[in-house]
Amino acid sequence: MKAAELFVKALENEGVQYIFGVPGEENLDLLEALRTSTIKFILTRHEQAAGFMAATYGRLTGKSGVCLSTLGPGATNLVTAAAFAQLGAMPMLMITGQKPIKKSKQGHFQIIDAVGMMRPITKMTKQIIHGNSIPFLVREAIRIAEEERPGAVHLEFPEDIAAEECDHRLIEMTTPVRPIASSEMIDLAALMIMKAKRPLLLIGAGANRKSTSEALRQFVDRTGIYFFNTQMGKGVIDERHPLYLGTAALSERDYVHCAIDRADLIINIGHDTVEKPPFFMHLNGTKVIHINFFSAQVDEVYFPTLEVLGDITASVQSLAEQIIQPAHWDLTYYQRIKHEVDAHLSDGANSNKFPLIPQRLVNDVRAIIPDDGILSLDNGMYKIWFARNYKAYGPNTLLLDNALASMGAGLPAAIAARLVYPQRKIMAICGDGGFMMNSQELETAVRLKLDLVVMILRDDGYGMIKWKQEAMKMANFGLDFNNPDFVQYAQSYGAQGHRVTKTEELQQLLKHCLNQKGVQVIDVPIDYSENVRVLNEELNAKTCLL
Ligand SMILES: Cc1ncc(C[n+]2csc(CCOP(=O)(O)OP(=O)(O)O)c2C)c(N)n1
Ligand SMILES: [Mg+2]
Repeated sequence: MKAAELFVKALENEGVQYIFGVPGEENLDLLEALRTSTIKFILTRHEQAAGFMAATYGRLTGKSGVCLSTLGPGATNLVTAAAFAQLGAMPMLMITGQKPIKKSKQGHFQIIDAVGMMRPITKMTKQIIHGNSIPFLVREAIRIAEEERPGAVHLEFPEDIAAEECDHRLIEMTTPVRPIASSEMIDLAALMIMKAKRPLLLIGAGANRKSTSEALRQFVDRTGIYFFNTQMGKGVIDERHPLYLGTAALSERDYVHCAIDRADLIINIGHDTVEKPPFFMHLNGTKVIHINFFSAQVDEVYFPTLEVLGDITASVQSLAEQIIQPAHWDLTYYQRIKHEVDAHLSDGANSNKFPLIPQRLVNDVRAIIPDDGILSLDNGMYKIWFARNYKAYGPNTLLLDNALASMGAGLPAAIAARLVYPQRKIMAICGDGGFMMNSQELETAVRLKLDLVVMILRDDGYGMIKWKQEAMKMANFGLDFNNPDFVQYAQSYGAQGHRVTKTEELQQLLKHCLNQKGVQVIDVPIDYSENVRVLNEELNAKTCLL
């Protein structure tokens, strides 16, 4: 058997469903083996997009997504996606080609040290130098990618090794069981929570894994503890829950921070410091219990008082059994804050201003997207508005990247979500800047005959940076651009193009697009003049309830 075939068999053995990528001539043996494989090859128009798709597949399934590129320029194009998976804790295997390593007549043409290049942004990076090692290397790469904390791994597969004859042997798969926290640590944490006066629960990215959601909801229902979440922890518990206080889209001074500042103990489930801090810790301030798969990465704004390490679901279940709300807990302040947060977040939700203001946009999208529908956000100003104002009803129903926070991932991530969940409604929401960074993937979506809605928020500029520039009292400079006509642009790909010309049209149009076949692109003019008023002036002027 050729080594390339063995590689594909090893991936099949791992249950790999898709490989996303752009092949080069060095990958042709692998491509030929894929032709007759059960694995579906998804050809993309840029390696970065293939990587974003693979990483998102990993994020949604917990199983490693796989992407493929050639050597040199293909491998460098994967770098941003590697960082996206690595920081965002999404399991992903990258396979890159390489010139023959035993005998080559091409000098250094296209050759860079791809293995070395990937080192700082992966959990493992290796060149395959022998066909018979393939089953072991593939198993090891995928084990490392999927093990907590998940991330990116890389295998370089040179052309001559891929063509080598080797034995057909595969490793038997095992299902590892994650270690659980010791009962001593659970007891200590339970005692600390019971002794506190105003405990508060924080749900972070690490809690956004398969089984944790149900355990956390039971914990909250049983103990009556109020909760808030980070951006990547959105939806782990349905945000319509009466004990939901909000999302910490900013690090301080938002309404939810009034509650955070009052807490004497924060039970931090699954927060990962790669996310923008949901709050700042201070010396002699609020205590924090860190409950996670892995220990806390300490820095000047995060240095937990107690750490409960092990499978999060198991820890939450054990804690729920031990905690019964004691009489001395004082949660009335949170109750009052909840009313205040809800009132402020509904401010502007019915504004008829045109172009649309973000509050109205979020309101209308929430009104139309079904409970299990998935939004995939690119990176831009609207991400903060969606994080603050959009209520996510289920885990991973608001896909956003608050780790690398890279522009260009919104559309590829939505394509991956479409493949994982063929029955659910999926919409990408992108800025006009971020959309254009991977807009070529419209062709991929059309070719795959996907039903997908892509909303482009058009402000003719890099709005998020304009907001910061304005808040810093600087003049408007260097951030405005022109756009193609997005309706015609969509049509030229064989997609349907739509444009919102009145605020009142949006809901109807959204409903129409979500029920259509094929790719629907909606051009939505957006007015960001509320950014500074709400997110700077209003929040800076506010005083917390007494
Ligand atoms: C790849 C990449 N380049 C640059 C940035 C810095 N950045 C963050 S948001 C932003 C502007 C996004 O503009 P757009 O996509 O139009 O969204 P808007 O904020 O205008 O809604 C920029 C340049 C980034 N996060 N990622
Ligand atoms: Mg923009």
